[in-house]
Formats: sequence, C-alpha cells, structure tokens
Amino acid sequence: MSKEKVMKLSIPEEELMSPGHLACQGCGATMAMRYVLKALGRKTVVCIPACCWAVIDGPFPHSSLSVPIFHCAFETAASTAAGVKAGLEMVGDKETTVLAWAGDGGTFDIGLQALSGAAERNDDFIYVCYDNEAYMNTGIQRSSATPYGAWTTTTPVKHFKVRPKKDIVGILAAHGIPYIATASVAYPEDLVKKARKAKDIKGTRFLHIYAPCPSGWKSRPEDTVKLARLAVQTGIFPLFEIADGETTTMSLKIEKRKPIDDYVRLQGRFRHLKENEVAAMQAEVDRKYEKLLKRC
Ligand SMILES: Cc1ncc(C[n+]2csc(CCOP(=O)(O)OP(=O)(O)O)c2C)c(N)n1
Ligand code: SF4
Ligand SMILES: [Mg+2]
Repeated sequence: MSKEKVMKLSIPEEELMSPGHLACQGCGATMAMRYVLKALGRKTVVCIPACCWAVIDGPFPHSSLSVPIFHCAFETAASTAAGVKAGLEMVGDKETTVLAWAGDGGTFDIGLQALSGAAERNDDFIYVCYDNEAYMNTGIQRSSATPYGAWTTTTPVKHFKVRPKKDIVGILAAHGIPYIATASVAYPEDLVKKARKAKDIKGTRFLHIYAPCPSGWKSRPEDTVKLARLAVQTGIFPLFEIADGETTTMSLKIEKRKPIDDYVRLQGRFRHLKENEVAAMQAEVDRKYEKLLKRC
C-alpha cells in the first residue's frame, strides 16, 4: 500500500459561483460569496439588496451563482430574507437555507432597522455582511463601517473620517441572537467552518466578513488576501464567535500582533495620514483588542 500522504480539504469542492462575474479584479466580496456558498450548498436562496453584489452576479437572465437570487431594496435584506423563509415554510420547505447578503452600508446604516427587527424576532436565516468599509457600488462614499483615518469621496483627504467604525457585532450581540461570527477571506477554512456551523443553528445568525476592495481602498488587486490577513494579524479585524449574545470565543488568538504600519502603507485611502495619526489608530486597535480579550 502506498504511504503517500493524502491531504484532506476542509473546503467543499463544488463551485456554486462561476467565473465571468462582473466584479473588479481582486474583489474580496466575491471570494466571500464563493466560500459561503461552498459551505451552505445548493439548497440556498440568496437575498441581495443594492450593493456591489447586486451587480456582480450579472444581468438577468444571466447569473454567476447556481442558486436562486432575490434582488431587493437597499434597506430590506433582513426583512426580505425573513419573508422568503416564511414563504418557504408555508409550502412545506424546511430545508432550504435563506441567506441575506448585504454590504456594510446596507447593514451598519440603511438596513439596520430591518436587521434589528428580524434579530429581535429571532427570524430564521443567515445574514452575511461583507464589509468593504464604504458604499463602493455608488463610488466610495463613507459608511459607518469606514474606519478612522480613511479617505472616501465624502471624506476627502483634508477632512478624512475622524469617527471610529461602528461596533456592529456589539449591536447584534445585544439582541442575544444565537450565533455571531467574524470571518475573513484570508482564512477560508475558518470562514467555511463558521458558515457551516451557522447553517445548523436555528434563528438569526450573523456573519461579519472582512472583504478588502482594491477599487475603494486604492490597493493592488494582488494584495487583497495579504490585507485581509494583516487585518487579522494586527488585531484590526479579530476572528471570534459569540454564542447567544454572551459567550465570546477567539477563533485565532494572535500572541504577537503585528504593528498596523504595513496594513496602512499598502492602501492609498490612508496615504495622507501623518505619523501621529497612524499612532492614534494603533492605540485604538490595541485598546479594542484588549477589551475583546477580556470578554473571552
Ligand atoms: C434607498 C436607496 N438609497 C440609495 C441607493 C443607492 N445605492 C445603491 S448601492 C449603494 C451602496 C451600497 O453600499 P454597501 O452596502 O456598503 O455595498 P457595496 O456597494 O460597498 O458593496 C447605494 C448608496 C439605493 N439603491 N437605494
Ligand atoms: S468596487 Fe470593490 S467591492 Fe465592488 S466589485 Fe469592485 S472590488 Fe468588489
Ligand atoms: Mg460597502
């Protein structure tokens, strides 16, 4: 018998997303969708509000996804998903996973009311927010997910964003929903594991996926995974899970976090920042990371 080692892939081979989609080169949001669909499988319906992903899948009757898509209004990802789930149950389908798929603008800002309502009712669907930290589809406007220091077209260099990123995970945790996880396109095994875990839980499940955007971050398409990895390794975007709004578990504890300099340097949206401003950013990352560790 051969002693050759066989590597076991934890990511399903089946592709539910085809090439030929309409995203920019190096789009993190596209990688996020590919991994999540691999985890959830064919029996999935996706509800997509206005966002880059409303364009990426292609014009009707074409689609880069092999699952049904329900395009809905910008603010309605969660209420649409709740309605689709109720409709499926009415016709006796209890198996299909309903996936609300929205950007940070559609989640942190305009869709927050619908999401809060669904989370309070514990409606039964998975909500993914792919976070590229601005309203990218309409030309890079600031959202409440945009971090301190970033340039956007509505926070120009001389008036860069001075407010911090909104704590969306904290807001969802306050609703006491059964499952929340952060995930990154740089850690696909962890991402797929979390999406699979979410699939097997009932109630509102929220995945916050970090998805670099070369066009909006003014970064190189080939640096997308590097940036997503640096965000985790610096503590800017830690990977963790929260069960029932209470129990917080780190998925990957970074013993020696990297300084944020490399992460900042690779992105044109931070190019204007002075040393003291980067230092302020670093101090805030340190403070938030220590706070998170205390919760675990
Ligand atoms: C009610 C409403 N307001 C504004 C818009 C215009 N609009 C479409 S997509 C979009 C930006 C979406 O940003 P985000 O949710 O972060 O997704 P991204 O484009 O970054 O993928 C905006 C402002 C709209 N379609 N409907
Ligand atoms: S603008 Fe950004 S999020 Fe939108 S398709 Fe291009 S890379 Fe992806
Ligand atoms: Mg966005």
